[in-house]
Amino acid sequence: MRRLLIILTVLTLGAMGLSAQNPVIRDQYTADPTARVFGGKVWLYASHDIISPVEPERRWFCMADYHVFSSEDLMQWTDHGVILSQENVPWGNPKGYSMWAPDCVEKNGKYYFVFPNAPAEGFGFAIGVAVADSPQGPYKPREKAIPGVIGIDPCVLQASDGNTYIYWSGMGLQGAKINDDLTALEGAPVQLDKPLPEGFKEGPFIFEREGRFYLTYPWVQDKTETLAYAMSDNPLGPYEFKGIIMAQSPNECWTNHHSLVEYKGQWYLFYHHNDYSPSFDKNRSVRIDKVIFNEDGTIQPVTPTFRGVGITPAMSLIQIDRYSAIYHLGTSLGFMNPEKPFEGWYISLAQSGAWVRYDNVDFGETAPKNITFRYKAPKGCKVTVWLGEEEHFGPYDLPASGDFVTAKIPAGKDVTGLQSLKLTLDSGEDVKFDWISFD
Ligand code: FUB
Repeated sequence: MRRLLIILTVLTLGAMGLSAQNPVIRDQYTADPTARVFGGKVWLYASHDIISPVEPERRWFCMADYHVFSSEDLMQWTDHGVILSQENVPWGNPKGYSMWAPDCVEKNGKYYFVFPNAPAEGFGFAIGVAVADSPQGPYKPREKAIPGVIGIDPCVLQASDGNTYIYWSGMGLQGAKINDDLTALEGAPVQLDKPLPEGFKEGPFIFEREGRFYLTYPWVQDKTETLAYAMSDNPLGPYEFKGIIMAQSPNECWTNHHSLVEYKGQWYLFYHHNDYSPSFDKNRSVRIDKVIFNEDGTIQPVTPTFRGVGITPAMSLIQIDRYSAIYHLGTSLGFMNPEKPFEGWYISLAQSGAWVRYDNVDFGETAPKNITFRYKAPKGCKVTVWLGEEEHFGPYDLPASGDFVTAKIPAGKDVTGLQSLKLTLDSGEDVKFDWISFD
């Protein structure tokens, strides 16, 4: 008889750890992601949403500083800490809480961090630049904002024609040539959204691929922001509308803000959603999903996922609530601790036959000895972890527990390499899973 080793311990393990899933930053809110590749790493420059320190007057977008994050595999992200705070911007309002969507570009060994902020005098937004010798800073903000750039959401393009362009949202979508050190516009701004179908909102991201220019932007047709795009042979247009990259979100996070980046031969869409703050959509979190280009250069629509990108080691805590697919008629998500959303989620399988699938789990070259479930099943349950149509771990009987506990069981199957796991409830009701893992 198979030895069943059950550890009935209420654990306080957090949801962090090594795993490739959405959202990618799991200990603070992050929004408006601009991803850039510098020195072989991906650098993520994002807005840092916070809960307003002066509630309820500022129950709105609220950001006092910027962090930057870097990664070599899009799974493990290093937080390099605060790179700029509102108190340190000479031209800014030190209590403006308006450090909105930024960008960063490298030119001749200098890193130019470009950011919107509330000015010390007057209303609205200006856009300034802070300069550093490395992607993580320290960044030194300039004394003055860029003259003539009034608005939000800057994006800088270094085009193959040798020129640098800046785009921003202010009285529509504006674009202009800018000088080499980003201190002054060279020429009058061109309004780029006019010939496009109505609905441009903000957050333009422009990039060049195979000699063509892509203008991608949040676009509202119904309730909330989709991500749409247009293409041109010239950085300053005219641009021809092509369609939608990402549909509006079903749960009405009003904003979506994004960037596209190619890394190690694959294109990725960085975007945001209010995963950790479902009832307040101004506290958002960065996600990543893959992007595929068609032969003719058009972009295939991207479906937002919880699973995200990357490979999850079988030995890590596999957060199956960040699933690739589910059986819709019997699964739901909940926060492990609604007071502390960053502790992550559980997935509930309500009835027998319900399942959840999690792709791209790497078992490496050595078969696991044990499988561990962290779960809660008031009446106990039976589960099987399928590897395809026929191969499977289990079935396993998990004893009744009214609290989350871990059960460590001999795996009983030799499995190596990259696998998809489909956890199926064979019997039981309302069984909640926090994670599974192998050792
Ligand atoms: O984060 C504040 C604003 O929300 C950004 O500047 C917009 O693009 C939208 O994401």
